[in-house]
Amino acid sequence: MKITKDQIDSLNAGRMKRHSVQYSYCKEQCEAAGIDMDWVTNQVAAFEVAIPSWALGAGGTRFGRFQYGGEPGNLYQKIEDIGVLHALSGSAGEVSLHIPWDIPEDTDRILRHADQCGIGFNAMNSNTFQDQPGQSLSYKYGSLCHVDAGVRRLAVQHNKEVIDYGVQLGSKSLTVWLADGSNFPGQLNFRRALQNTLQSLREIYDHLPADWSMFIEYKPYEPNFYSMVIPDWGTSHFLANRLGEQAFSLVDLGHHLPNTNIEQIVATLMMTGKLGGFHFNDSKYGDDDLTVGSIKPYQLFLIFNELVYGFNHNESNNPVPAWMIDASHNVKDPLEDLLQSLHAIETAYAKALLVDQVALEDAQSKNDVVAAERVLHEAFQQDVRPILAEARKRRGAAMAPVEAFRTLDVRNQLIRERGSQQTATGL
Ligand SMILES: [Mn+2]
Repeated sequence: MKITKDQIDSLNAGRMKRHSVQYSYCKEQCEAAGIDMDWVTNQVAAFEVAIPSWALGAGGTRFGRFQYGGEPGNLYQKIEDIGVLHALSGSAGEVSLHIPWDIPEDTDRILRHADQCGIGFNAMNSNTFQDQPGQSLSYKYGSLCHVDAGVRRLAVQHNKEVIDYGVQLGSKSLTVWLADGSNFPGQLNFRRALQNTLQSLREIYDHLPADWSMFIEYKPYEPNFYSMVIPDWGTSHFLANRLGEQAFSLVDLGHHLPNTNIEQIVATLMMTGKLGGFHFNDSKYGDDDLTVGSIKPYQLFLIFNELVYGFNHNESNNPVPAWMIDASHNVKDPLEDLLQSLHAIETAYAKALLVDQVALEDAQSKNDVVAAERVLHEAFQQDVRPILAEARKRRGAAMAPVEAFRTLDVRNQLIRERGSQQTATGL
């Protein structure tokens, strides 16, 4: 299905009167504090986040999966769904593909289809965490780290193929997340596992085109519960440094132990120019993959505050990270969930843009702890919903995406088109 400009315009028209009042009030408040609201609104309007091809169907847990109905049954339909998200939000213009769950069999046809839906191709994701049908050797005991050179070769070859697919699609980056690790003490020689991983990554890195980047994602535990070969940002950073300029760390918000200070990690990685990728989600206990901002919105704001600071003080030329939502669960319509996540990301970004950096720096230089904290609270407590609505209007999207999704009855239309039994590939 496709959402037309007329549909969007007519939905927005009904909101304009109230919106004008709210936006003017917000603008007045911000401008009294010396903030250029047009600039903030345009910054928010320019922000885009990629949608992973595996997040469009109902998410599951290791205990089971409940169908949603109208799920996309192939890559074309997944791209269509992202087209719907993009038409509604104006901020989801790219897909991040997972290989082999979504192999683009006919690249030209996929490219034409994506173009018609207004969708481009963000980072490619490889998968060496499960064996594929007919695979000659197993990843049961690891992939890039494996004690057997044959398994490592297989995993390296897979990553090279993912790069080749991406080149055909116009992607510019590869994300490597490894499930490699051990479940019991003594199972793995830590040093050898890391050395093997570095060597395997180097072979993949050497296959990257000159204008490509490699993102190395870390995770402290799961699926392995005693050790992971790349458990933390330090190990990821070490690998990225050893590999070279085209390698970066990737921060996935759910890939930290509870209460980790992620904003500090972000600040450090940006300082060294090595923050290349970013996966948004939220969690209460572990890698819960909940809707972005649903549990810890203040933390998300503090992370964005560091990102904004990092871009304003970018001596190490940190590139704009490849932003992606990496969330998936089983009790919400996946498309509504993604719209909520986009809203939460834009909210945190807009609030971070409102931080009075001069006042913050002044308070920090005087060790005025209360004043510094108040600067942050001032921005965090500002209602930025009118800014988000205005940003969406400016980019031709629906001012209230979830309401639009419901008014247009998108899910039932998808069920009518695709049936209620179709299951998407992915998590
Ligand atoms: Mn991730």
